[in-house]
Amino acid sequence: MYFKQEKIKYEGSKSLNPFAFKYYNAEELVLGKPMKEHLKFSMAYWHTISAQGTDMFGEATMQRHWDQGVEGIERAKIRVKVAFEFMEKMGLEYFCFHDADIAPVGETIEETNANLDIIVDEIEKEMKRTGIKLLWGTANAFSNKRYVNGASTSPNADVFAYAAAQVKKAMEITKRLNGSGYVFWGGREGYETLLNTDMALEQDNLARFLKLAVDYAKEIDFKGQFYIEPKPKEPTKHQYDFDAATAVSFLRKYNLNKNFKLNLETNHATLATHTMQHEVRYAADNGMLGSIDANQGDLLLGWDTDQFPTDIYESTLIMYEVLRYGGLTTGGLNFDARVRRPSFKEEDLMLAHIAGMDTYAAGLRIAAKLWEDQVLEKNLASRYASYKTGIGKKIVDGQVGFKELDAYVKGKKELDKNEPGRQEVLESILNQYIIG
Ligand code: XUL
Ligand code: CO
Repeated sequence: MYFKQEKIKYEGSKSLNPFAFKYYNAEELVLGKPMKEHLKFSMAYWHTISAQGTDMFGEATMQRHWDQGVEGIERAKIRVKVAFEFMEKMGLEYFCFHDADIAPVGETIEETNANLDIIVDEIEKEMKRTGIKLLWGTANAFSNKRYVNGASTSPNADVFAYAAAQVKKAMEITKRLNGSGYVFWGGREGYETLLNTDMALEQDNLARFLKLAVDYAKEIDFKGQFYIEPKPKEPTKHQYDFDAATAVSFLRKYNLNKNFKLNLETNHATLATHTMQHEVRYAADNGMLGSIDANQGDLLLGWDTDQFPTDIYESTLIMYEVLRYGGLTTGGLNFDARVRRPSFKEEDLMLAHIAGMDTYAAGLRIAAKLWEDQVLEKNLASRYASYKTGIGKKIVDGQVGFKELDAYVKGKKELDKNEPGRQEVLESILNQYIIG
């Protein structure tokens, strides 16, 4: 037992027990489906198990008794046990990892791969024991110094080759663990200055790399969903997968849109100066909503703070978009979130996940009512009603050109009246749904 707390239970919104769920009741039906199936919460191995609380200005702060006195592969093995006990106690049925999170990185790729094999054996055993599943796997192709100029977009072809070898192994592991997806987040796939960058070649190479991954998936019969995770900047000044719209058009340009969906992260949306609702809607409208990295940023800070989500307004609107899309299929809600540096006790990991899970459960409950009552949808239908009949219908059906539209306008004394947007009333209705 690495955590002294027992399994976290649902006690309802009046509970004052910090180690209890107030809104998340896994089996409760919402719109005919258990909450846990709408939400599919996942633990991010890198933040919850590996991260030590360092930042640009300060050293590690996390107290992790299980890490004391052990190193290397032995520590990695213990961490597997910690991870699964934690997920079991939290009722988290999924997890996500980078290769470098789970096993020590060796001097050579052979050594790293051998370490990965040892730890993947341990993970596989724990997955069998608990029934916990892998939401997605990925490769860390950004921390090592070889990736200083990028991975698949590095000007150095040897680095491209190394990244390919690393992703190949990470895909094999993901397949072995029956992962439902595989993520590409291009942390260093971008540039600092165009003075030294061949942007066209770099983007072509990124697409070449993704095509090789698609080919290899076929070769090894990996059926999981591939995702691109957009982010506009950090660590690179300008990242090629800037936001949902950029990623969708990139994938279309290179004919990869059938092979990929998007893994959207709330804090990345903030950095791109979008709301997460915008990002989710954009992906959904393009049939490419895949999975969600559920966290939140700080609007007063310009960097990726990866906080646990506690903003119910935001979780409501995100879950509303997910319901509107018909739900996530292969995807889930991965807490790509870390406890604050001063939240350094082991139990803070539990408290933070409770906060995040309750925030999304509350958001889901509210969003489900909004969806059931079709308040926003009815408003949309009436706001765009002019496209259902008359000239609007002809526009939509492609039956008129500029000449016909010109004639239509000229023939009219006055245009039909514009309707008000009703933003304020919609915002207060949303408040009523939130407060109840
Ligand atoms: C970084 C980030 C990554 C990806 C996976 O901002 O979000 O952890 O989720 O590489
Ligand atoms: Co992320």
